[in-house]
Amino acid sequence: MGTSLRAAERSIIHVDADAFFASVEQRDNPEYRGKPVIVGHDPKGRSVVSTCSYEARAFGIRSAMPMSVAYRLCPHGIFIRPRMERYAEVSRAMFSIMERYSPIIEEVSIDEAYLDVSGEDGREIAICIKRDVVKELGITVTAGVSYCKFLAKLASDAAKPDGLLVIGRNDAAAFLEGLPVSRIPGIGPKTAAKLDKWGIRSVCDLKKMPPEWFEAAFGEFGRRVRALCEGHDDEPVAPSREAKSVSEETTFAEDVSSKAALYPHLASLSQDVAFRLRRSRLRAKVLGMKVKFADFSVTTREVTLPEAVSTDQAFYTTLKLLLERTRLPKPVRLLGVFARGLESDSPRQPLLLPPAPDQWEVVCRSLDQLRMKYGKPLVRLGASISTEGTGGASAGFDGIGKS
Ligand code: TTP
Ligand code: MG
Repeated sequence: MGTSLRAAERSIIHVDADAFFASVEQRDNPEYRGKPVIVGHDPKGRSVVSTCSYEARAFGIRSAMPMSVAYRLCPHGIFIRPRMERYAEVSRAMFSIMERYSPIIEEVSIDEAYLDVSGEDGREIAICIKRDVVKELGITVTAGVSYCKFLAKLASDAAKPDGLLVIGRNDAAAFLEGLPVSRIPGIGPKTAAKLDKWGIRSVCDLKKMPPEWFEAAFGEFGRRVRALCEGHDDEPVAPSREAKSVSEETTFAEDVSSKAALYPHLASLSQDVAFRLRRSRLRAKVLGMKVKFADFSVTTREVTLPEAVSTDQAFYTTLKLLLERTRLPKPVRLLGVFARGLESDSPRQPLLLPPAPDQWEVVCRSLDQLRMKYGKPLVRLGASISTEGTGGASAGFDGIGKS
């Protein structure tokens, strides 16, 4: 499979935990590791298998199979009742790892999500997510990366378990042609059986059919089925939740070895995040910083403030302290700034008199108007100036600086 996706293309990752419930059981009970674990109610009764470990799959056991059949196939297996609260807890932790890497996350199920990471290298981010999940949660996930959702999902299905597969635009046709028609969303078992009678078994067979045939065979879905066979899918990743954080980051053209050289970037990122918050009429109580080193390891530092803030000055002063206290043992590849603990900017309680605004709030408000008008921050914190080639006035911390 190809190694890179064209820069202008979307980059989408589909993440799906491997044998999720069973893996959590194996993580929590080391004696179950390497053994067939079957999760479901009542081993000898009428309930069905929720899921089973890959060791149990070797015996032919699958999700939704009656537990009694599973028991017959593997009587020495470890049969466990589901512990939904525990799985929900691991699921939440897994989603917060993904949130480190993209604000655009669509949760599909308890263990599955799409991330839109357009503009970045999807493979690199998938590697980071896989690494963090194993290290922090003790289970594995499989990731599929492609330029659309449909292929990202097929890629992760093909790479299971504990895999990573990238399907670039140049690989898509070859990958799709070999698949059975049933792998195209919308082609269920009945339709697949009908197509089979007509000798249409693979996507390659399907692609040979003329455009009109698709509408006749699939009705209103004909056009979509044909587009999918050709590897076209424009469906966006639809974020499942309101933003819980706002972040901005910069990947340096060359790794940065001196801490001093990071301050201007920190100032610039602080301004960008604070600006976005003010635009959304929000303030943040938790400010943080992410540092990715040359070897892709990541350190995050954050601080909870007594009051929610939204001025450039409050952001930079806080984050500068965090950076001062952070050890940088290796050259830095990426610097990021994030804000969490978001609160609405409106006054918390009715006041007889409006509060006297902090002088920096007044400054920021007028600077935002300029920024909205001219597209770029015209006035920057003094510390950020060396990140900009030209232009712009500066704002120092003790007042508006020189132009
Ligand atoms: P899946 O992701 O479909 O399955 P999985 O994670 O167990 O295995 P893999 O992805 O490696 O193929 O489902 C996630 C969890 O949802 C699964 O661990 C248990 C639960 N589930 C059910 O309870 N019943 C079902 O029929 C299915 C398919 C899943
Ligand atoms: Mg799964």
